Amino acid sequence: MAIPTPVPDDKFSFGLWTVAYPGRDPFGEPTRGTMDPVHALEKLAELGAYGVNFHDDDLIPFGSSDSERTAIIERWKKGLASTGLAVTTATTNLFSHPVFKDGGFTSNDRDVRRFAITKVMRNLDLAAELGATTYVCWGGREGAESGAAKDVQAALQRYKEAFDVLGEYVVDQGYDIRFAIEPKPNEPRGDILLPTIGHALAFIEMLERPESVGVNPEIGHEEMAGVNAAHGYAQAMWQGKLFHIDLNGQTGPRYDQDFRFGAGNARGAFWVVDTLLQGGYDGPIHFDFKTPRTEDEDGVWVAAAACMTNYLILREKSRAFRADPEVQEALEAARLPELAVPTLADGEGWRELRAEADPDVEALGARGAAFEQLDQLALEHLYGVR
Ligand SMILES: [Mn+2]
Repeated sequence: MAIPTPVPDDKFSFGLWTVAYPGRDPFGEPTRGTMDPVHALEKLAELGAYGVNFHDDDLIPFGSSDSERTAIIERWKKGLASTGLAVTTATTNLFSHPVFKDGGFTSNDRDVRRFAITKVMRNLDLAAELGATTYVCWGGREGAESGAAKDVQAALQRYKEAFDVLGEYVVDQGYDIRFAIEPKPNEPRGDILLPTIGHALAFIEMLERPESVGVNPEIGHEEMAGVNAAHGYAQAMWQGKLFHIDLNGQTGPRYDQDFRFGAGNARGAFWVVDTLLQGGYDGPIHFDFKTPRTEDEDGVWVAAAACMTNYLILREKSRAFRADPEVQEALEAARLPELAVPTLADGEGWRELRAEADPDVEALGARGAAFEQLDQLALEHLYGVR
């Protein structure tokens, strides 16, 4: 297989903060300089990307005056027009400034909560102006390091209040924007509220407008929680809630590694791509990674291009896996078509089921599932020998 080349039709998108990440970590100063957002647009377009997204503060430094803000936005719009890149989503930075040290929407300090909601409304205006249709909410500071300091039920009620008022704002302004919650179990807070896809999906059902709120799961965040990212993506699709995706690499529960997509858990990455293709996900293929601070700017573009290359490789492998006649047979043997058949027949209810004689349970228990053969075929495709 030749190394594939990304094109805009592949719908790859990048956060401005990903390629502009200067290499600052809790133990060290930045190893790279500040990146001009318009330069980022030009390089991403050159590499074959389709779109970008940004936190308000990625583009407009916190505390900019109105005239500075206007000038930055005008220059950004020109950059978008000349590169042809789309703004797919936008989001708010409710974590960097000291004011958000105890969170934005769920800070114990009511003044902070009111400011946080206002900051989101301001950037929603810009998101709508730039044509973004999804608004991501990562509540990285919504959490705690200690027990008594956070009344979790009250905090969740405030979290709900924020989404309810922001939902009302979007409706009243006539914006075509849906929200996507990005779960994460910890980092930067010791524990973060809405730590997994499942927590977020359950939370959404408590909102006033659940139909306009979905999830934006990040592979790495789910792996940090020790759960199967592909399964989470599948459940989100099953519930009609996979509004956006953050693809990257991670090797199991440890600090948030944010490797380029395809690095880290490669087998997990394969199943995420296969799950997205099988489930018919048709949104942007978005990457949220951080180039390690060992790299200079050339390394940043190597990593950004690699995210797309690795996705295309895995997409090709997933398609080849699904098209392989041996795999079709193995899927039959593993009873995948049977799993798609409802457990009760049409018109049947619990009475009919209850009246049925028990099957030969010993024979059923002795029946092999034939999963190993199927999984080995997947690995042989992934390892490149098929
Ligand atoms: Mn991450």
